[in-house]
Amino acid sequence: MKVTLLDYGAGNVRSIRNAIRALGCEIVEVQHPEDILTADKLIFPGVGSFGSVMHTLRDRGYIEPLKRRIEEDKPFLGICVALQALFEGSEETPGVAGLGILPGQIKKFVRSALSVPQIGWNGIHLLKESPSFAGYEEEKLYFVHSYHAPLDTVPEDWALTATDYGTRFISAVEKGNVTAFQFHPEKSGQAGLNLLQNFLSSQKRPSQTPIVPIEIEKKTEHAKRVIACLDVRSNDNGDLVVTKGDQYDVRQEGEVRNLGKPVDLARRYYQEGADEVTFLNITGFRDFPMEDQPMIEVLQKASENVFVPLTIGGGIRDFTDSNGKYYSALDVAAQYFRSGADKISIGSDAVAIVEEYLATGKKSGKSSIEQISAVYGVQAVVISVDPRRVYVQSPDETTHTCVKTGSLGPNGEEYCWYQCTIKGGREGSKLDAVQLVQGCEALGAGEILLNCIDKDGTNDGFELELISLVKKAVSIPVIASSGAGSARDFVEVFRETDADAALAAGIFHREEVPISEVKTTLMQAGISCR
Ligand code: 1PR
Repeated sequence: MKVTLLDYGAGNVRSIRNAIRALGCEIVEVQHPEDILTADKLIFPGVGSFGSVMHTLRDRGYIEPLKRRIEEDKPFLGICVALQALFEGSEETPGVAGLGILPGQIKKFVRSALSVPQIGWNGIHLLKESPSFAGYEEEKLYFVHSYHAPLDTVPEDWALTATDYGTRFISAVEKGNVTAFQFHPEKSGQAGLNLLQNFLSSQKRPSQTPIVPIEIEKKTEHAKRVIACLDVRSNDNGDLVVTKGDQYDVRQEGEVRNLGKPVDLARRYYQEGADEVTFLNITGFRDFPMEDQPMIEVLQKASENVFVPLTIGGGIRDFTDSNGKYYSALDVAAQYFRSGADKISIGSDAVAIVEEYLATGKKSGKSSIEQISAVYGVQAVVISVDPRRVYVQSPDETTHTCVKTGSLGPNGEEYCWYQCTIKGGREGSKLDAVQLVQGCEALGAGEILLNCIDKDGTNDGFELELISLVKKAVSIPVIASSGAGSARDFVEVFRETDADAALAAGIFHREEVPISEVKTTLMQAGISCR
């Protein structure tokens, strides 16, 4: 089986390549515009913003062949922005024309109680019978987007599925042999692989007519995500290991704790139902990431078998290597995206960036956050925050945002603020957690990974006061991290705060709580999950 991939060099298409290969299919590249017309089956994995996709298609002479292919009803599968590109235009990049196969404009999600972008697993309403969904059993699928196709713009004969996220939008379109998904089948676990398989093995087919009214009352549910995190570093023998600290101290009796091999653990967590896997290269701040081949290999190998989103953090910043060669943070991120990352996470550099932004009051346009989000989209830029509590007797003692805390300080202090740290908690900064996350959101970050040094590795439950504070301060998704000790802690964090996802490390590595138990406990508590 062969499939042609429209890789126009805009970003990470390694995930879709890995998924196609895992299904035993050979990939042929589009080299010239005419390949778009002659391909037996064509996959167009939309990566980047609407404007950058359309500009690249235009520059390469791909617009006319794409339109013709679709008009001639030749097998076509578009993913994410590729679905949006079928429309006349998008609020994301006003004034830039789409392919115009479908009428109307793509719209931004309106800021509401729900985070924007939508990042995570949601369901679909199947609006007509389609071989694209043969064998589909109401599983949730992985979405990452801030813009959507409104219901009223999509002609009935094209609407294939609808999804609810604040509003009801069209999550897949199909007419004859032309299909496009807003979700990412290549990152939707086995359910997504099955959908890809349906496309790869499909025969030519006639158009279907809608069978289900679009006004169905039941809503699809966006799931709370459960994320497994692997803190990775070299041990004293030079082997790359998954480690885990107590309040960021990863040594026990002088040795770096070794809890397993990164690729093996990532694979295990995928098979056990993790919704995402995160790698943090915890000594990245002092290494030269582009020379860190073992970490890149970990990512390459893990992405071959892990079909849920992979995030990598650690060392994403501008740097000059030992030979005096300069790399921008964008170069480092590009290397990670090429190696299989779906998102990158920035820690120490984000603190320096926001300190400068607040001092000057200006966006430089040159920071890692701005540059990486401009090229790869805001949803690809996660900020890892490493705060610790600073206790005060009264909020008047500080200009930082305080909370009245249930866990009193050593001298009975009733208030605390959260000081951001850098270099894995080794140095404090001038910023508090609220200043950092708001600055990062303004600069173009798409998600917050919120750790808490006081809670890390304690098994004591998540830092609910901090999570609520940060969640209220931003509209992008927040991942609660640090302190998970039991499945009930996940229920608590989702009940007591509006966290979008919860991440744990120690309990999964030490096999104290299986991911399946977390999911079952969440479902029993009535919390939507995959
Ligand atoms: O600063 O951009 O190079 O990124 C470095 C990254 O490494 C940051 O994301 C930072 O959080 C992380 N990091 C640095 N040092 C450590 C350490 O532990 N010594 N790990 C470290 C942070 C925190 C979580 C952890 C949760 C859950 N680890 O990711 O997995 O706290 O743990 P638990 O469930 O066992 O409580 P840069």
